[in-house]
Amino acid sequence: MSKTIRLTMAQALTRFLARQMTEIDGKTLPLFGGVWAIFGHGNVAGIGEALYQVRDDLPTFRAHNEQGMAHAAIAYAKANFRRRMMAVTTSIGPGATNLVTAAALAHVNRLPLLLLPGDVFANRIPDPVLQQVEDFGDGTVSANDCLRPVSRYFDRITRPEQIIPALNRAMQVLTDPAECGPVTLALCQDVQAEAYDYPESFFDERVWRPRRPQPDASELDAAVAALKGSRKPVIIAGGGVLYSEATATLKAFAEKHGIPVMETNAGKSSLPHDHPLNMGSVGVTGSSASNLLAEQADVVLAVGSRLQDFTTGSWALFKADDVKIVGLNAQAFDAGKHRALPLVADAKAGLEALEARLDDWKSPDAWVATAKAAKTDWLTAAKAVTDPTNALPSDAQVIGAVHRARGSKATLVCASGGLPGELHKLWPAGAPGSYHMEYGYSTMGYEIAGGLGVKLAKPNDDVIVMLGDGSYMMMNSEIATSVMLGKKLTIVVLDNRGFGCINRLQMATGGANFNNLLKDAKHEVLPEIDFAAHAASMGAVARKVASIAELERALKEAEADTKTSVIVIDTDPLISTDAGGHWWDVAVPEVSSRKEVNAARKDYEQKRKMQHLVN
Ligand SMILES: Cc1ncc(C[n+]2csc(CCOP(=O)(O)OP(=O)(O)O)c2C)c(N)n1
Ligand SMILES: [Mg+2]
Repeated sequence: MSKTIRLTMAQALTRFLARQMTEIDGKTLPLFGGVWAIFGHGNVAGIGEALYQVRDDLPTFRAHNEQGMAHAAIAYAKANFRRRMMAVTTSIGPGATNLVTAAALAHVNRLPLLLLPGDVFANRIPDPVLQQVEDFGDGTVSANDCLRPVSRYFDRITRPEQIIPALNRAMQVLTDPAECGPVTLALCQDVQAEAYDYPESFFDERVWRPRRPQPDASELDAAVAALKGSRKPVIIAGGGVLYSEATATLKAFAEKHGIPVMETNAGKSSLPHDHPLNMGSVGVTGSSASNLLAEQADVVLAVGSRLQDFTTGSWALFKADDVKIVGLNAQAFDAGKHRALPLVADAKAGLEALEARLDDWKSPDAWVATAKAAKTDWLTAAKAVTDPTNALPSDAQVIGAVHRARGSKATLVCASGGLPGELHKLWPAGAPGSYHMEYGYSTMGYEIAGGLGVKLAKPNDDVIVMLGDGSYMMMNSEIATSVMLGKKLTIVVLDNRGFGCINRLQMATGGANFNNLLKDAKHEVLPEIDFAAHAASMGAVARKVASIAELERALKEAEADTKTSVIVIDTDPLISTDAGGHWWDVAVPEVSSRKEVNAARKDYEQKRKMQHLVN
């Protein structure tokens, strides 16, 4: 018999997590950078006690909102290219259900996140306990069941020994490039406190290294044949390029074969912005350069991309009759989308395998010349919208100021509102990972907590968070956590007094200005929200600026601040960048009493003709 150690289930869980390692640049580091915790009934006595025991090896962080904690954990994993991660523990009931949005975010973005909500008593003796959801027809339902559809693996631990197979499966999912996503282990509160004789070997240190699946021979043959037959190839670089750390491979591949590269929001920073073959953003928020080439492309090599509607222009972007998509992706679900030729493999391994077979094949010089000319045109258009004027600033002008003040060496964090589109087009990204955009779920309230996660992952980076007034109002409490933890962020709040991008979308679909900008919402008093005073109350250095010039000065001053600073600037809600871009499918009502809606519907029906399910 192997030796055993008597521990509670919670103690076994935390001890196990503390022994999981990763290897980065030849150094062995803990795989879990820590556990975010808000205690309540259902985790304070069990998991709380167990976390205290391991606090030197597995630190516990307290924040103010469970969703925010999970956002920070997700951002930490994303900033670490999925090589490190964090866990989150909550009480039962509202603490647990506060995780649902964040779990969906991690699910959509394929990012690892370990959720450890407390759960009801497995023995059911004290039922119903405080915060217990009671299902009249199913005794096994608890509040945590709403995490099932947004977890890649869900388990409820009703006996202490179950944690052994459950953690084994959890680790497979969290570290697998194809399956990667949120794992929920719902921990019944009585079971957390129950002891069991665990085998000591369960707690052996284990080093997790990323798996790099190689392509299948026949899929590789088909992809090579498609590329060799191509005269107008393009590469779409998605988030998978970054997670696979394939950026140097991609650069060499694109250069050798003369293939222009366009980046999704998740894949931006795969190539430096000034690389001659980097055409910038693609799709709905694409540069004119990328979209011009994508429209003509005969082969689209999509690397590590989910091919979301923003990337494909709702499947209206690629216009060549004979266009073929090659889906290089670790996940078969993504690789075969839209009848693509699947090339199921790790991005780096897949590019290397293609490279080994493409010999001297190169796209025609004229194609590369077209790309270079298109890029020059785009850069002129981008400069025109980011340069300052005397008018109320646009988002684009704020982006220009942030870049002039802090440069491409900064790490930019954003998620929602009008900014993701503007930044996708206009932010000149530097090193891989320096552009951190959550545009899979585009969650309002991600930005500040996410910025904190990025700063924990990369403490030496200059982390700049940009967000709108709407997103700030939705979740800002982790400003206080960033101050408490000494993790400095620079937060730029663009106050256009409402949901500017949705107001613009409403107008574009023929709608009346209604319920988006504060002035168009039911009100007795028009709110005048003092964001600077609010941020200062949480301990941040706060500045309100009145112009782009003042913003640039404030950003330079904030660079020297030792703690989190928040800079607020009023912006124009009506302006967004017209240059570049592509149609996006947003369904317009078929009948309406508004003539503007009827006109928009007519236009919509025309545009829909560009879409095609199969090329
Ligand atoms: C949690 C959540 N609720 C709603 C939305 C839909 N939505 C997307 S952007 C947006 C408005 C964001 O307002 P703000 O942060 O001020 O940015 P702006 O549009 O003004 O640039 C809304 C409501 C969302 N993305 N996330
Ligand atoms: Mg706004």
